[in-house]
Amino acid sequence: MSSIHAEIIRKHLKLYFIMGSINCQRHPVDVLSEAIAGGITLFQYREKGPGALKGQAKLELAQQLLKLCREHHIPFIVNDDINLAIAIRADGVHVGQDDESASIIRKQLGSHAIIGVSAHTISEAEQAIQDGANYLGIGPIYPTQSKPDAKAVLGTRLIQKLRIKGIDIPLVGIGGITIDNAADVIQAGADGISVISAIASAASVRNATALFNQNLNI
Ligand code: TZP
Ligand code: MG
Repeated sequence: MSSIHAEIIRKHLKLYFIMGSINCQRHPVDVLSEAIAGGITLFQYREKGPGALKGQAKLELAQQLLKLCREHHIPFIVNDDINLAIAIRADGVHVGQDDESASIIRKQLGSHAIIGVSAHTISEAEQAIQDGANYLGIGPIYPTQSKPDAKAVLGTRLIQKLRIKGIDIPLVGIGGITIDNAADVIQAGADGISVISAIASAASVRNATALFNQNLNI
């Protein structure tokens, strides 16, 4: 990975909104549209969990959301589903520890794809870097309602430890991040935060996103 690419990814990680249809109380296109107006910098389509769309409906929603992201120059990442990412020419994928390794996915998606990997320990982080991940998602930082199978809460310690070790890969914190605790995650050494519910379930998605942005300018 060239370092220019890494610096661009780092900037895009600042306010990383993750969402699928089950996270939305209104049409996902309206929710994403407001989040873009509020200033998100990266989007992940995570169509997962009980009641999530499948097949054609999943593909069609992905295409609608991708179109919106393209119009606003927001890179579009697909959670887990490599075939969907290839079919719609997404900008990248995000995978967990139970999915294919970044090196195998790189062969399928090519050198320009953004590949993110979730890591919960230093050794998972080191392995993902060795496999060619472009960024890491570290979490859950705080308790979360959005991932029933989330691992133990980490706080900000793992982010701090990775940075103290000199690991400088772009990384985001995830899990239970709110407008009030977002700055602590950045102060620990993250390049950005990823958020589902504090944006998708906000009374005003646009205002919540804008407030996140204000609190991240530290
Ligand atoms: N991975 C670790 S925690 C989490 C994921 C996908 C859920 C984050 O959602 P929220 O609502 O921002 O806590
Ligand atoms: Mg996964």
